[in-house]
Parts: sequence; structure tokens; C-alpha cells
Amino acid sequence: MIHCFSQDPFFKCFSIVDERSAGYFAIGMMDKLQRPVALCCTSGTALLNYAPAVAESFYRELPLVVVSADRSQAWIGQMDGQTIPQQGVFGSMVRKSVHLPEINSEEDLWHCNRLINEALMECNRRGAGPVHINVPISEPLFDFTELTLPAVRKIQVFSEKKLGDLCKFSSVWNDSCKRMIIIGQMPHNEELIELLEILVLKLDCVVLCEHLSNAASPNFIGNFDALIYALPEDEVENFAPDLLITLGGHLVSKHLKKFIRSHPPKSHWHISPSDGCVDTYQCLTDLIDAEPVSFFSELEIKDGNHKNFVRTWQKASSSIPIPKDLPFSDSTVVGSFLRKLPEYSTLFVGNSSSVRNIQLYPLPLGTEVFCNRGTNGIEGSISTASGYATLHDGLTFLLVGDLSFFYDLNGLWNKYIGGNLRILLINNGGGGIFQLLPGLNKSEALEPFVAARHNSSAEKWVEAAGFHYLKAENETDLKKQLPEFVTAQSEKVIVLEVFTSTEINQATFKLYNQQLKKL
Ligand SMILES: Cc1ncc(C[n+]2csc(CCOP(=O)(O)OP(=O)(O)O)c2C)c(N)n1
Repeated sequence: MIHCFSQDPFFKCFSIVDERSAGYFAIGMMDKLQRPVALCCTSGTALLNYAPAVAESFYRELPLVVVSADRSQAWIGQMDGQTIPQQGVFGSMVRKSVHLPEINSEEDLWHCNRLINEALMECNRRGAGPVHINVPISEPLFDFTELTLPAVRKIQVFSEKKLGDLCKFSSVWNDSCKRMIIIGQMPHNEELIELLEILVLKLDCVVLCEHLSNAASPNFIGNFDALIYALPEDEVENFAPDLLITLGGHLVSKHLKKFIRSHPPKSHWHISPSDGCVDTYQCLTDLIDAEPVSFFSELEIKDGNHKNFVRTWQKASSSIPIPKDLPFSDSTVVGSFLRKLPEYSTLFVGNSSSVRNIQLYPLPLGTEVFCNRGTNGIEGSISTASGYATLHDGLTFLLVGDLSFFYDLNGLWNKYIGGNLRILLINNGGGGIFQLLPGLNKSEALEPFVAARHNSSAEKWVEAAGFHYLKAENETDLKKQLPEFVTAQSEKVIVLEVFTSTEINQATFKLYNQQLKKL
């Protein structure tokens, strides 16, 4: 590392043998420069000697960057030379501590770059403070085959306070031909939706959102997961953005993530007033610490009279069929239910197939959608929906799979639940999602251990809880039960258990995918 830093004219290097003193030397430099100064040392106790200066920088809010060499992790504690556990050694005296992976793949390279960016951002964001970058390196160490350090991605951070100076963003926007905004999970925000609609209609910007974005608009595209799956290879490039802007939280679509990662835009701005650095698409260039509405309101953007990109996406979107005439299965049950869902209801969805299947259908007006998508856990679906329903006057629906339902049976066991909670349980006898993952069906473990096949029914549990139980085993039953299930008035919680067949679910999934590929 010393070879690399000292041979690159970007860095001005100083040599101070005693690391403790080097740390304070850097503090003196920061006092003068009011800018970050980096320390670089070898592995072992050398690093510990920076601790006093790290503590001083922490409490004086000085942007000290500690870069420490480390050994291959396999050799820590093996009586090999100069090794101590260096990861996170400064504990809470640094604002951020990152431990880099050794690079053996493209993914490691991205991971390393992201971690370094995160540390550098943190040393100078909302105040300042020390950060630690620990760098394990395996032998051989002294080949020096590269003449110069490579050009790498530096993610820029812009804070709300500096929003006055948005020239750079305005000109990137105006120079881009294919602009795209992806909205992740977020609560409904009318002001934002109205603003984004103008961007679609007047400024040739494609807006993609899932139901979890709570941003329904006829001008936005929601069926992009199926659309991307259906795209012929030679057309993919026409759909890839050159400017990507992301807002909100998690996105479910794996196809979209893969699509953007393999066709990275020139610029990717993530607009978020919260902390952290999320690089879901591996191409983040700018992190904008701002509320999306204030950011877009301040951008100076020109009218884009061409509508090519929006037209391309909208044409493809309108050709994607809403599943119909398919056999009775998980996805068609979701379709039948959503067609009957009263307007302005609240809909909770379980992780697994439920959250994916709702995306295949439009939602009734004013539906608000929630899901525990932060970590995709299946353990709290009933409890979360019932917590919400307890504070909500209107109807609260939960669409959930059987493993998620049985996991959270205790969610039914509380004294606050009332008749405005309705649970549509799709019982496909196990973790149906796993039957749809390519390759997993080759494993003997799939049925007994992965999908956890079972023959349980919720009937007795539901009745024991004192709730009203309905059941459907085919389309006719379902049509009969749905009106009662969605009725406005009920004294008790209503649980509608719909039984589907794994084999038919798999066949239907295949059939719909084949239809998409033939478009
Ligand atoms: C607490 C927890 N354990 C395990 C998992 C892994 N997991 C993801 S989906 C899933 C199966 C869910 O099955 P089910 O609720 O029946 O829905 P389906 O797949 O049939 O739609 C499991 C076990 C998880 N997400 N959370």
C-alpha cells in the first residue's frame, strides 16, 4: 500500500515512524487544512497506536481516515507474524469501520469499492469524524505489476443544505436521453406522485413502481418484472436507462435488479434523506441526502419534446397480459381476490409468493399496501396486520401463504383483534415459492426439508380463536366465498382458507412464463 500511495502523484505522503505520533501529526494537518487526512500502517500493534488520535478525532469531529494493512484472515491467531484481530478494533470511537474482502471476483471488487466509499462518505457527512478501512492482503505482496492505481468509482454525496447548487444534476438530466425513476417501497405520497407524473408526461422520464411503492398512476409502469422477462435479447438495450434515479426502499423484482446490474446507466442517483449508502444496482454515482420532492422541485430541467423512451416502455407494458384463463392456482386466486377487494382497503401481503403474485394484477383504487420487506421474514405477518387493523377503522386484509400463517399463529392470540381484519390464506401445503426456483426441484430435500410439505388445515385453529372460517377448494367455491369475505361488516375476524395444488401451481407458473416469452 505504501508503494502505491507514494508512487501516485494524487497523494502527498509523509513518513512518521511512531504510529502514535503519526496520528497526532495528522490531527495537526487537519487543523490546518480542514480536510480529511489519511494514516496508513502495517498490521498488528502498529494499528493500535493510532487509537489515541482516533479518539481525539472522534470527539473533535475531525475527518481522519485510518487505512490499515492486515494479513490473510486464515492466519489470524495462528502464531504467524504480526497478526491481531484488527476488524472493528476502534469500536465506537470511529464513525464507520469497514473490513475489505480480498478480491477474487467482480463481486468482491464491487464490494470493496462500495465499502471504501461508505467509509469515505461517513468521515465527512453531517459533521465529521474518524473512519477505519482494514485491508487484508495475501502474499505475494511485492510483485508491483501495476504501474498506476486504477480509476475507480467515487460515490458523491450531496446534502439537502447544498441543494441550491444543482447545476450538475440539471445538466446530467438535460443531457440524458433515457431517464428512469424507480420507486421502492414507501408510504403513499400524493405530492411526489403528482410531480413524477409531470416528469413522465412532459420530460420523457419512465417511472417504474411496484404495488409496495403505493404510487399508483396510469402513467407509471408496474408490470416491469414480466416485461423484462419477456424482452427479446436484441431489444434489451433500448430499455436500459442512461440516467437512473431511485427513491424509497426495497424492490421485489429480481428481473429488474439483474437487468440494471447488467446494463448499468452512466449515472445513478439515489435520493434519500436517511443515512447509509445502498448500492442495490451496483452503479450508484451520487447519493443525495434530500427529500425527493424538494430535489425534483429544485432541478432546472428542460422540456424534452421527444417521448421515445416513455413510448418504448409504455408500448411494451401494454402488451403484457394480465393472467387469465389459467388453471385454478395461487396466482389466479390472488387475481380473483384483488378483483373483489373493496376500494380504499388496506392490504398486507406475506413474503414469498403473495408479494410477487399481487404484482401481476391491477389494484382497486386507493389500496394501500404493506409488507415486511425490510428483511423478508415470514414470522410476523399476522401480528403486523393485526397491529395495524387494531388502530385502523377500515378493512384490513392480509394475503398470506400457509407456512407464514402457521408460523405466526400466536398473532391470532391477542385481545385487540376485531372484525375489520380479514385473512386470505393460500394453503398450497408448504413453501410453494421453492417449487418455482429453477434447479431446486433436482434436490431430494425439496419436499421434506425445503418446502416443508404438510397436510395441515387452519380450520380448527381459526375456530379455536373464535374467528369465522371460510374455505375454498376450487374456483366455484372461491367465487361463492369472496363476497362474504370482503363484506363491510363482521363481528369477527374472517379467515378464508383456499387450497391449491403444488403441481398445478408449478404448471401454471410455467404456462404464464411461456406466454410471456411468445409475445
Ligand atoms: C423467519 C423466516 N424463516 C424462513 C424464511 C425463508 N423463507 C422464505 S419464503 C419461505 C416459504 C414461505 O412459505 P409460505 O408462507 O407457505 O408461502 P408460499 O411460498 O407458499 O407462497 C421461507 C421458509 C424466511 N423468509 N423467514
